[in-house]
Amino acid sequence: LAPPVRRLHADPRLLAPLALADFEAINRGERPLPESFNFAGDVLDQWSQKEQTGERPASPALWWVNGKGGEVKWSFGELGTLSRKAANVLTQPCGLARGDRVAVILPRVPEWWLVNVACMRTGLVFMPGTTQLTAKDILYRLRASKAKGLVASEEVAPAVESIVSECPDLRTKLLVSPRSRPGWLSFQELFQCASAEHSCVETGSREPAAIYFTSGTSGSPKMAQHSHSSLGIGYTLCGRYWLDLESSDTIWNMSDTGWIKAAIGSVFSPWLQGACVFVHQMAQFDTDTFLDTLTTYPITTLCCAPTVYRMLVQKDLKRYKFLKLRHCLTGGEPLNAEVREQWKRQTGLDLHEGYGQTEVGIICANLKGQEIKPGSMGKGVLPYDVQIIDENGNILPTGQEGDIALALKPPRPFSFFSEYVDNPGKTAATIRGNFYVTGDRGVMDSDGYFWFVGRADDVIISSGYRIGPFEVESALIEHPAVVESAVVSSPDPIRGEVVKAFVVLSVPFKSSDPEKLTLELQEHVKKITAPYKYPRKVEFVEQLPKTITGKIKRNVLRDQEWGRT
Ligand code: BCO
Repeated sequence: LAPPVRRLHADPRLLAPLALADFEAINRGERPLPESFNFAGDVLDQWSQKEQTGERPASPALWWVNGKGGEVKWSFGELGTLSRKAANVLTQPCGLARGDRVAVILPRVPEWWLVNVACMRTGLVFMPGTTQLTAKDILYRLRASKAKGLVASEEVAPAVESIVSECPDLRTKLLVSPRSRPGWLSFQELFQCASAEHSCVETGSREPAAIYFTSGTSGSPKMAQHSHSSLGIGYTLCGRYWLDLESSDTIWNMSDTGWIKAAIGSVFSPWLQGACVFVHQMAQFDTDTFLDTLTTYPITTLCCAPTVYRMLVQKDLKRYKFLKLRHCLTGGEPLNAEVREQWKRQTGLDLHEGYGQTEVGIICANLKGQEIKPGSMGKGVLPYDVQIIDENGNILPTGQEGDIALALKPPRPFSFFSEYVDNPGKTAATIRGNFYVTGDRGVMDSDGYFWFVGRADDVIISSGYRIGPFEVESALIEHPAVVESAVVSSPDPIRGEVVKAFVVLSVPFKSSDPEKLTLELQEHVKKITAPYKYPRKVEFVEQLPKTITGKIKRNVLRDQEWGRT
């Protein structure tokens, strides 16, 4: 495989607005980032022009289905017109202005893509959230970000209504639903009469574009802020060389709209390449529906969490004939070598793992054409210089375990997040010497391949979700049965790892039926915080291991779960 950077300039298939052609020079610090960049104006509208001149295949830019007969197919031209109307809805009746933060809590509906592009066109800061968020989660997000606007679906409307009086900065609530609801503006109604005339704001390259909430070991989720260039230009290489996309491709990326993986796999990387983004809005994830979708639609490229592949390989995959599938990807949690092998045996297709983070996008990957070492997450990808470092910021020799880190050689890579908003302490804590520290432990072998070892902190990575133990412990303590708890990861054959809670019970609950109480605590956590975080395993204990100063030693419990001494 030729080094990507050399091919970048020579590759006529790459859409090349100025900023993209200069990617390599910018990355080496030989040229500054262009002052302004806007993905909607500089990329999407260019594809729209290419459609008109016949330089792009006639496939849609967005192809959405819901399995119940609902289908939407938009060209780049249509996406342009409709997102301009959405931009006018956000700025005029909603009264939102450039720089305002907007929480967008929608399932995989076409309007999510419209609002996303509309935020780019208007310079609004897009803050996606999963529809699994509870009232408490939403309250935290709205207050911490001082969001001025909220776009939500009917399923989250009651949760929003229960906390909205505590959010003094929130000016506008916009409901995406065929039905209207008192106290909400109706997206559908306003959209009908909105003008399609809108001129795209010339956003600065480093101007904030989006905020992602990301969990850590302690405290509430941090607000990782990305700029127009970190998202809009940063994913060029990922789209071209990991996802291997061209404008004739159709990618199905399974990720929920709340995660950065939706931005990588269902917005920026595919649309930079002019590819079609396919979406199936399933009410509930289901392997049969999933496999039927691959046999019905001309999906060429599939990207989902290892947990999904673990679920799929339980089926007899040889019974299915996938229509066009040629390239399969996975990321968000470690992939087992065994699952890769089973997928390959049953479908004939390789699984190309990528490793990344909300803060910095894709860091390592098995690029198309590169030899895959089963169990490894591939080599470092541009624009990053990935290294394994010690606690003093020194690069470790190959084969030695350490912290996975990214060199911050000046200039700081522009695909980096800008900061954790209002949290300079946590932003600074990611830097060690000349490196950004990911918080993950790993090893690099002598061929430059990286091998994931685990988190350096207590964060749990389950089914591709990053779960902070403190958030689960805080939910548990709100139940009268819980005196204290410690939440750690525990191995699971399908989900990689799951959340396990060690719980010390209060006296009145000590004689409760443990099975019933486990279910009660699980339901309790699902009500307090997003359900994907609920402890799938619960163990009642008399006491928790603690340090001399009284701090709970989660590592002791975790090691016990994983059979480590
Ligand atoms: O499994 P259970 O049924 O016991 O519980 C599930 C749901 O039933 C439950 N739930 C959901 N909504 C609820 C609710 N319970 C009560 N009330 C509600 N409103 O909560 C549990 C949620 O678990 P889940 O989301 O894992 O569900 P499921 O159906 O098993 O889905 C499996 C996956 C694999 C489809 C799902 O886990 C998934 O999408 N995982 C991938 C996550 C992902 O995209 N991660 C990428 C993050 S970005 C990143 O890593 C950066 C990379 C550059």
